[in-house]
Order: sequence, then C-alpha cells, then structure tokens
Amino acid sequence: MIKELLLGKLKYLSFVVLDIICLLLSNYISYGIYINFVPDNNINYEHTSVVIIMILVDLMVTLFYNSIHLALRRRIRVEIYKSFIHVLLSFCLLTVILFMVKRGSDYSRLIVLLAYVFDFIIICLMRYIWKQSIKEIMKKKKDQKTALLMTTDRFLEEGIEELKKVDVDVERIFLLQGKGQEELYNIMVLNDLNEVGPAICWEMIDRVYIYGLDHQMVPEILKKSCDMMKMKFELVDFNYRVIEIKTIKNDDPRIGALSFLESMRDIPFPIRRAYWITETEASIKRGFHAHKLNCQLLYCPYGKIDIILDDGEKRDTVTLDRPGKGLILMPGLWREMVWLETGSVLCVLASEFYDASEYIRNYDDFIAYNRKYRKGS
Ligand code: T46
Repeated sequence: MIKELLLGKLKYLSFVVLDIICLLLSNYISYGIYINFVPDNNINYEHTSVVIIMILVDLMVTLFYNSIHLALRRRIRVEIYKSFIHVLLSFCLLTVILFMVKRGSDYSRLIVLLAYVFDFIIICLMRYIWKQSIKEIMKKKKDQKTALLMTTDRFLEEGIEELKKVDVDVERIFLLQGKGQEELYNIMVLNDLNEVGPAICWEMIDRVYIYGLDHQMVPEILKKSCDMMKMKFELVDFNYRVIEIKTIKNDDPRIGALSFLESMRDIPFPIRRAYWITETEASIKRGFHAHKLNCQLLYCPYGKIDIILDDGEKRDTVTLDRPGKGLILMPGLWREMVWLETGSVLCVLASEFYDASEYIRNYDDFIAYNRKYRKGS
C-alpha cells in the first residue's frame, strides 16, 4: 500500500498543491477583475465559502479523474487535454453542488466561471514550469537517463552485459515480478506493467531497455504510456535461452537427482500449463510452428531431442540431452523438434492456456508476423 502510494499518487503531491495554488490565484484574479467593474457589493464572505467548496471539488476530481497521472512527463497536448477535462469536471461538479446547497449569487457564479477560465490557462502554464524545474533539479550530468526492465533476476547480469556490448550504461533497474516482493538486491520490484509508467516517469528516465519480457505483451501496455511521456523503449530481448535447471544430486548416485523450477523466479513467466510428449520414435519430427503469445520452457528428462529454432533470419539447434538442461522459448520463434532416440520425453511448461488460434503453422505467415512485431518502437 505504502509502496503503491510512493510509486503513484504520493509522489505527485507537489502537483496537487500546485493545482490548489493555481485555483486560488485564478480566483484572486477573477475576483479582482469583478470588483473593479462592480465595486459596490458585498460578496467577499460568500465568495470565500464558494472558494473552499471549489478546493474540495478540485481535490475530488484529482482523486477520481487522476488528472496528474504521469504529470511529470506527459506531452503538452496531453497536458492541455487533461487540464481541460479536469477544469470542466470541476466546474460541472461545483455548479451541481452550488445548485444543491443553494449557494452563490449571480455575481459569485460569474466569478467562478471566470476563475475556471483563468485556472485552465494558469494550470497548463504552471505545470509546464514546475515540470521543467523538477527536470532541472533531477537532471544528471548525462543527457540520457536509462533504465533496464527485467522480468526475472536470473538474467540480470546477462541483461546488463548485453547492454554494455552496445555501450549502454544502465542507471536504474526495475524488476517486474508477481506480487509478494518489495525489493530485491536494492532493485525496485514492480508488480505489474501498469506500475512501470509511474516508476520511470518519476525517475525521469529517457530510455528503457527491456530484457526477458514477452515482446508481444510489452508494446501494447508500455507503448501507450511511453508515447504519453515522450519516452523511448527498446527491446534487447532474447528469443531463446538455454538454462541450467537447479539440480540436487545425492551423494549416493543410486538415490538419483532432483531438479526443480520455480515460476517467475527461474523462468520469466507464470506457468499456466504443462504437457509432455512420449512414445515418439527416433528420427520423427514434430513442431513446425511458432507461437504468438506462448512463452515456454522445454526440457528432456529422458533421452535426446534436437530443437531447431528459427527467428526468421537464422536457424540454431539446441540439443536437449539431460534433465538439468532447460530451453526457454519466447514467442515469435519457429520451432521443429527432432527425436534422436526412441522414447525420448519432451516436457513443456507454458505461460498460456492452450489456444489453437495463437499458433502460426505456416512459415510464410510466421515471417510476415515477425516482421510486423519484432521492434517495440
Ligand atoms: C510446442 C511444441 C514443443 C492440446 O489439445 N492441448 C495442448 O496443450 C497441446 C500442447 C496440444 N493439444 C493438441 C493439439 C493437437 O491436436 O494436441 C495435438 C498435437 O499438438 P501439436 O501438433 O501442436 O504438437 P507438437 O509436438 O507439434 O507441438 C507441441 C506444442 O503444441 C507446441 O506448443 O511448442 O510441442
């Protein structure tokens, strides 16, 4: 709860305070203009109580409409649009309340209307200035601030190494994992993709590198907030990874070995399905398809199987020949399996429930599909 607040609403408290200052300022201006034209009236007391209701209404709209979400980074047109809706909602709500409590004479209503017009202009201006000031304060020596978003700590070092190869020095790391953990090795753990926007927004990150995430899923959710924040993201994702499955061997070899895997810890996806292929004869080929969504872990607890992988540009072969060898396959990868020994068993842990429509079974369709989705932005 506290973390959620820190990540989201609490960090934008300065914007809420700024909103109230703008509201008071615009009221002050409109009141000043009004009494200049109509000097002989006694609306001071009445208007003060209306201003108090206005502030309460403003806070309510901020809370429910959440007009300050990603306020630190969003584009100017989004800012203007959000501010306009905020002011409009506040005005409508206030009118209803004043009507219900039978408060406010004609002239104070006029001041209120004028105040909201000024509020809209001042709010856009002040938010822009405030944003720029925070940017200046938080700016580091470097022009670009980069972050790495990971799904599992298992590939952390690998991800950083991968980025070093292309000369990228990561300043901030976010780990995207399921509920339960708050922090891991001082790395911020985010519970779902919706938390990524506010986190990178507050940290004033300019570019996010994403490693170990399903590349179909990322653009959908992140693209929207990244676009809103004028922020770039790049997938330095892998298509497949050979992993060592944790195995405990007994001192007495006759007792055997125990291998185990934990969802979201050892593999970067939750497990929704498990299946295994048995009774297959040597030299038989299976597969010849790719997945649009499904992430999988393949292992062969008995026998020997070749997995031929094709990303549309090159082909690789991984031989699964012992229970401790695992192969993580991300979506968008064409696969063919060749049985090298009769009776070899292929076990699969999958991130999705079975859905025949997320298979691509035609190679040309696969090439076309991959071309479309390969790049995130
Ligand atoms: C993959 C490789 C490694 C189901 O009804 N439910 C299931 O969960 C699965 C996996 C399959 N099926 C049905 C669909 C077909 O009528 O079982 C039949 C055989 O499936 P398929 O021809 O796709 O089998 P493989 O060996 O070519 O591929 C399987 C997986 O389907 C696939 O996801 O990556 O193993």
